[in-house]
Amino acid sequence: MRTAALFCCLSLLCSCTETEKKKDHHIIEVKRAEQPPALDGRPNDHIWDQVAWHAIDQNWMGNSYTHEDFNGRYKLAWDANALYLLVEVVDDVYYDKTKDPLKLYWDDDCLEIFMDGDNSGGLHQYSHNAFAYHVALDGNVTDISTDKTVLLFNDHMTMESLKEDQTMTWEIALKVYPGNYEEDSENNVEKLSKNKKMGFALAYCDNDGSLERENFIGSVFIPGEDKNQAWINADLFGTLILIE
Ligand SMILES: [Ca+2]
Ligand SMILES: [Ca+2]
Ligand SMILES: [Ca+2]
Ligand SMILES: [Ca+2]
Repeated sequence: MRTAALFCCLSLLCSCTETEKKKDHHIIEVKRAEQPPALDGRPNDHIWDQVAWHAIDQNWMGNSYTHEDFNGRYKLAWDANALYLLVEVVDDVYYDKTKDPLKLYWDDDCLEIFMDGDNSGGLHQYSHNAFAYHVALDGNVTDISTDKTVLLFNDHMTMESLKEDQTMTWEIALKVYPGNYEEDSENNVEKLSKNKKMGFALAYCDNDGSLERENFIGSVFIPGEDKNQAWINADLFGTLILIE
């Protein structure tokens, strides 16, 4: 009897471990940049001519929205030192509701970069198993710390943004950290190489003057009713594969 119960527990444990492993989805092959793009917010770099746009078009939160209210797209590239992002957003009203970068930052217009450096998937809300970087309109970068406060992570990326009429363009070099990132320690930036996989998604918090953000629009499909889950669970990130 006891053996049967033990066997039952063990097989339950095994199936849990199996279901916890991230299943790759929304796979994007990312081309290596022979020359890194000049981070000036202008997309006139050779590498950006060579790679395709991807859409930010999944409404994770809020009512349906018009093309004028929000539309966004992005391109990706890499070299040994960074993952490069070119992000183009069209927003009818740019709104920085709360100036303090550490407070209510998700209710300001902001870009959100989800990065799971080792593509492990799993929970990351209060750990650095993965990052959910909020990039504010003023360039401040925040995420939740392991002690559940909010920290600035401005040194995790280099960027320049450019706003022309209603179009804002970010050009970002994102440093990638291995899965064992620790606050208050020296963390080595990972040297990226061919065939590496990373968990990744992108989103935009759109507020045009409301008390709270009106929409949260992501780059990957999230199943189920509550689609605001990527800030907690890295299983939902898509998968990047680095190619030549
Ligand atoms: Ca450029
Ligand atoms: Ca808008
Ligand atoms: Ca991870
Ligand atoms: Ca807005």
